[in-house]
Amino acid sequence: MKECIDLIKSSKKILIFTGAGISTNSGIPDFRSADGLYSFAEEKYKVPYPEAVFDIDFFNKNPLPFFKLSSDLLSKDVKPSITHKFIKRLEELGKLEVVATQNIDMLHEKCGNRKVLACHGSYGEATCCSCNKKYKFSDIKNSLIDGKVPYCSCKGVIKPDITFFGESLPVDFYNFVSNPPVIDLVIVMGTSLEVAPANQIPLMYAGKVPLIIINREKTVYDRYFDYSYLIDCDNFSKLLLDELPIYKTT
Ligand code: CNA
Repeated sequence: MKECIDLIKSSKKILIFTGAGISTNSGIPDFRSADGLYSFAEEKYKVPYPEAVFDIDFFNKNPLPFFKLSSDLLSKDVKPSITHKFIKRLEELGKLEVVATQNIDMLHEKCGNRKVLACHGSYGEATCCSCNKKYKFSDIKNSLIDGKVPYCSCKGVIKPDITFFGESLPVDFYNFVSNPPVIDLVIVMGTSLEVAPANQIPLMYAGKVPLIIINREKTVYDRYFDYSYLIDCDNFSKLLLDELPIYKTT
């Protein structure tokens, strides 16, 4: 672990790639853990199969389950985890090039990070499914918090600009992979790396710069990593927060 801590201390352009595992300690279940969304979505959100909550064809027929889930994700009781705070510290220290996240819970933004690439979109903007009118988060915030379907003045359903199964990723994602920034260290945290093409982001740096993965379980890509720690990412982050200097505004 010391070698890894030294690497983080000496790096200046770190890419962090995060998944649902960094938000489990904030109370948001991931997908694939034993107690993850896949284990209870059918019952809690009344969907015929778990992936339906994020399936665009299902959403077009019945958008309510997605908005019920959104209400849970965006609840004010959900606070950033120690890992979100560690990543924020890296940005404050000028060490973070970008945090590329697969998460849609907006906890990086809530924690204060600005250099966020939302690989699967975000609730920040939304679009009417009928007339394509654009909305901001604040326009539909109340419906999202209450778990209700927001409607446009044309009576179409307003869908947050989140990538569902069956949709393409945001243009920012493709811009990133076609013109990747210079990075000196990649740290992957709390993801099974099973979802493509988002998983290309860390993997395209394999063999070029050191790669670290922090995840509770092994992933099928661990062989591409120089350092792999099967631990809770908050334990890792706590260690690092104790080691890194505290950002000073003066
Ligand atoms: P996943 O496939 O469920 O994998 C999560 C991984 O994190 C698993 O391998 C777990 O073992 C691991 N894990 C869970 N808790 C911790 C912890 N505290 N410390 C370390 N490791 C932990 O989820 P992925 O993110 O890999 O899959 C990408 C999907 C999940 C994206 O499309 C997301 O939109 C989607 N998702 C997002 C959220 C969110 O925004 N918080 C929640 C659930 C699903």
